[in-house]
Amino acid sequence: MKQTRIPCVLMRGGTSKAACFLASDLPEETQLRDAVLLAVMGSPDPRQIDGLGGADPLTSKVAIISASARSDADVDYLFAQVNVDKAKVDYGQNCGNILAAVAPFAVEKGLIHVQGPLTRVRIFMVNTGQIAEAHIATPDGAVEYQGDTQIDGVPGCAAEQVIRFQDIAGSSCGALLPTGQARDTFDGIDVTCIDNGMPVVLVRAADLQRSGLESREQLDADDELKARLESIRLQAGLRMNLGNVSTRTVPKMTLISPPVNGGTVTTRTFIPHRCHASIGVLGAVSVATACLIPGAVTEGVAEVSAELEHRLSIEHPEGEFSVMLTQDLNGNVINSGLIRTARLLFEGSVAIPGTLWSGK
Ligand code: NQM
Repeated sequence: MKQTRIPCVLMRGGTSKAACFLASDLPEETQLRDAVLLAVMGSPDPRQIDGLGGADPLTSKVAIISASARSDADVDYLFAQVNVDKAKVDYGQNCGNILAAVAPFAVEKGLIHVQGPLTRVRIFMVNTGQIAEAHIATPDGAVEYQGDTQIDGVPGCAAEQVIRFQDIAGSSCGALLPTGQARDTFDGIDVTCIDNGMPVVLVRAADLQRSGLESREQLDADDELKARLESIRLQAGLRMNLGNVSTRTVPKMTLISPPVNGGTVTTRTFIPHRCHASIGVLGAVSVATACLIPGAVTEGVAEVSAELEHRLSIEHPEGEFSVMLTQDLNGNVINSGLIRTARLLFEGSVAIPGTLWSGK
């Protein structure tokens, strides 16, 4: 049976990689669409040998994009996390790295017209129902991918993209502090459960007898630590209004320890069962926000100034991630911003086994 070809653009967004599609090029029916996305990535298979996925959650991602019918947005962006080794596509989380691929894709596909040297794209993030505003370089009437901005976790430099968010608190959990307090205790360990764009549970590495400076490989091999984190995560998920999270990719688990390179705090993040090579974008915004909350487990660990305009440097295994946060006079975080880069890697068609359509 012939394979079906579907137009697809492979993009790097920040420190992740995704297959990007126009929504109109994918099946409308969710079950069939999920089967297509699993086939695109080659899941379930730990090596994803029969698909585009890179055998890592950070490269097993999909963005589904369309023109928006909303007056406050230009495009709609639905993010799909395709599990590497399970036949499951998760829409229950957003992705701020792949968000950086959305504006360039929208211009490449003609959904948005170039507005001058800079083009602003208002993006409705379907997974969490919130808006992001991306500003990309578009000199000479086209997307400019080259530039001199370096982000840790990506070799070389590329064109800067500024992304701003407003009102992303409680994106998936309904409240910034979903348990109603800055600190909870599970299995005798103090944690902070927070959602400023991404549900995250912060734990002091020292409380789990770790330094928080271990490598990604060391942490991925640390079965005792992972079992303890998963026990806390399952309990926290219930309290964060996420229900039973045993098969979900949220909340993320972040180990924190004091900064070592002049930043705000050191992190090691599990997403949720493998350690992130760096840190997710919205995960970093949530961690940065926790650093400003009195009573959170960041107290005595993170180093923050008393100003209302912050540039918080979240240290991670590959360097750091800067998050800009603004607080109002009551200390509430009112908006956030960050810098990313993105690059179009490949444009063409992805081939799907024809048998998939006949259900065989
Ligand atoms: O937190 C990985 C990534 C992400 C998500 C993850 C992300 C975010 O690095 O917004 O970017 O946490 O699963 O792409």
